[in-house]
Amino acid sequence: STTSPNNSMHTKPLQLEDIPILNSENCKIKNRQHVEKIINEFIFGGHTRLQVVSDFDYTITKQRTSNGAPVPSSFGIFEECKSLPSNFVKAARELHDIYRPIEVDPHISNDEKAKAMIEWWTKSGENLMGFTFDLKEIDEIAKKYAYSVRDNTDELFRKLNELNIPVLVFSAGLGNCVNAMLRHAGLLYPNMNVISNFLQFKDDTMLNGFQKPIIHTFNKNEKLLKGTEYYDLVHTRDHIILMGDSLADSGMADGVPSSSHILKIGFLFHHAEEYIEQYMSTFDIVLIDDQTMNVPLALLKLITGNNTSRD
Ligand code: MG7
Ligand code: MG
Repeated sequence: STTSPNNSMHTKPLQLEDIPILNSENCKIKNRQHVEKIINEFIFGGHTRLQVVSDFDYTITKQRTSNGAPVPSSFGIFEECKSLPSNFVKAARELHDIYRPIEVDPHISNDEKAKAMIEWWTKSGENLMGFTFDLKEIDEIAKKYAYSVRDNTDELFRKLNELNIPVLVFSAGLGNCVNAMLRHAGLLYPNMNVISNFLQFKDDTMLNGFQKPIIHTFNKNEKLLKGTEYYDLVHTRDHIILMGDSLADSGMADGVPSSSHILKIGFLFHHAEEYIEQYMSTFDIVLIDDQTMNVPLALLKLITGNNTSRD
């Protein structure tokens, strides 16, 4: 137990009923006792034990904008770049049409999916060869779509940076576009680490696939970070807020010490009714069509004691 006599003299454990935003209609929690316990542990542990691990596409970006403006994925941003040869764009679309249905098929096993995803990312990298590319192009497109990050992401990330809480943005998408989007949205802070797929160049301007190792949907977890500086940095941060929009994102913190406490927040939008059970078994907190960062922000405010407004 993490409740010391000293602490309990001053503060009673918080109850979920006391946190309005976690009692809203679109916030679904399967195991309320568990979530309540973790939140109290996080509050007691304070921000020095906290780290955040977040997916990028449709987690930091919105799943839906209020005016219907498009939200491209990081790969989508790249594929909009004007100078790309048309046969490359055509091949990329063909691969998408083959592999995307496999990625999201609820009836295909994870092993089979992982095999197919390695094929997709490998072929996608092989297509990225034999032509020149200027990274400035990504910047222009990213600037155009910077509006598509979730409401209040700026406040959340600013606070996380002020408190030196490490944020790992873990993306199986294209890191060059993730970085550019974060930069143009004013969200790229020094406490942040982006682990993703980055373009590789040969002779400075000639594209040469992705840098290794390839990060795909089914190997995206902290095991990949063993031996890196980041792994050492966050090793003692055993209170983890994880955010994702895909079921596979729930495994992003696999590889952290087993004594860690992980609070998993899942953003659900597409086919919500069909997926709600699975999301509720996979994530601790499921938010249905919530296009904001209000829940993680409210939790951060509770943890840091700076809780002037609770929603
Ligand atoms: N995804 C994966 N790959 C590609 C690609 O080459 N082009 C496009 N447009 N999308 C791709 O954020 C990661 C997501 O990006 C998609 C290789 C996958 O659906 C993956 O979940
Ligand atoms: Mg995503």
